[in-house]
Amino acid sequence: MANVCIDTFILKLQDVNAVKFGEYKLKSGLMTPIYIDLRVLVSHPALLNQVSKLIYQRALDQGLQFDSLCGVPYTALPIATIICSTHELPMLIRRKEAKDHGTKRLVEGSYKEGDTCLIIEDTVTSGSSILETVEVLHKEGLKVTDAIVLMDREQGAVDMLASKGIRLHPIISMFKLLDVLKASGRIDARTAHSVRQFILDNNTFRPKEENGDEAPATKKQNVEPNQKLSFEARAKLPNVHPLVSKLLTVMDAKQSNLCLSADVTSSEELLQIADALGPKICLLKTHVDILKDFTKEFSRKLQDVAEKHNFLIFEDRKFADIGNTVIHQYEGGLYQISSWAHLVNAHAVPGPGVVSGLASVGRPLGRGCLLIAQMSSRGSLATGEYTKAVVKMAEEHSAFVMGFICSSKISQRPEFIHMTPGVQMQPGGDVLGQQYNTPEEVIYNKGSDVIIVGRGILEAADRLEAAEAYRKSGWEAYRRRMGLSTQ
Ligand code: 5BU
Repeated sequence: MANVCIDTFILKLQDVNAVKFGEYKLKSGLMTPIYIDLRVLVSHPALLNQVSKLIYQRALDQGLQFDSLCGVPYTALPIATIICSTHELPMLIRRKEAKDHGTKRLVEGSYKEGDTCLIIEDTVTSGSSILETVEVLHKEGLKVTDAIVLMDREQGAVDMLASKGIRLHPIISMFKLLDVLKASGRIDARTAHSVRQFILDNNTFRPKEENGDEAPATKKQNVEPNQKLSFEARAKLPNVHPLVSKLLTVMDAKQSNLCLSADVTSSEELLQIADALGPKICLLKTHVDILKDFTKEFSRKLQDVAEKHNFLIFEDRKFADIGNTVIHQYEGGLYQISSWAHLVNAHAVPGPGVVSGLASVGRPLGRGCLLIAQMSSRGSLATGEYTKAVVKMAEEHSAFVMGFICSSKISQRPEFIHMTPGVQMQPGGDVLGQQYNTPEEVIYNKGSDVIIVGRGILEAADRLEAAEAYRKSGWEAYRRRMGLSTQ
């Protein structure tokens, strides 16, 4: 299938007036400086075909399994029709109103209870239209786990739907659209900035408080603490972040819950370490800004090594600014972190805008983020109520947040992964306040999942031997926690 170039496609959308700047009223009544009107697509068959290709490709890329496909009425109906016709897939049509004669069905097409239906939508703001369709399908006994949307206005739909147990896969984010239009001179920096600000200021998702009348569906499902769930089982949980699933699968396959903190200052040395120690680790953590010779070529090579040895790359960037700034820090500058790091981390200090900003860049790329809930350094202020607030923030943004940097297990939700720095074979610390616990203490006693080890390995006479010792120690502690033998 011919690939659709997203940037060109975005420009074409503007050519046919599907993207408008001005003052428009949304379905919710909210005034918006940007309006996306994909209803015009029916007059542009070539574009309609491209949308259908993009959506179908996303379903393939995500490996989605479904029995039928349903477009949210009305704009997504022709798109769903093209996909279903081209690939000979069964389609369902949700009626907006039941007929007053004949069968009075609200869902047209053949289906049986328990079938999984994939939802297709053209554009989302809050996600309420998708939810309406899902509710009708649910009443018919159909299951909905995933929805694909062409344009995500990034105003809360991903998180709202995640709280209802539905993964939303956006193809184009509002921030991407603005970037492309700005780069091509179609809009000026001021317009791009004011629209970005509007989006960041107008998130529609307000999760219910713990004491609210109705907790989100995902909360209901996951309240049960399950210490004994294996990495393998957690990888298959229905609401798990795709990257958590990937990481847990890697951990299980390589029998490694070791993250190497590759804190060296030369790119060459980092690549050598990654290649030599790659088989022992599930994750490689970088501090890209300590490299004296970073190049784009280096980041390409690092990705190749990660692929070769089947580990993920975690840039320990610790974002801690307002949403608009972290967007640039994540995707731009010298390092273009989002283009090569599977995971990044962030402080929760600025409030949820930091996560929304990062998510607007990372989600379309399939990336994930860890929130720093606790730190390993002596005198850290990230304790008590702060740590609890970070857990809550993660729960409210679980479509992008994968878990935590923490010293112990702080959330009972098995979908979240816990990673702990400050690990060496001997407890102790360094002169600048770093504090060390043993792999056994961190994984077995404190219930964390991943040990992050830097100098314990890098300063060893034989780094490979040290990496194997940490891998073994972390893995055995996990096996013991699971009540399994550790021969
Ligand atoms: P060490 O050499 O194992 O002490 O290195 C620990 C690494 O983890 C280092 O890169 C730190 O920047 C990083 N780290 C940490 O030590 N403690 C924390 O709380 C966080 C990150 Br967050």
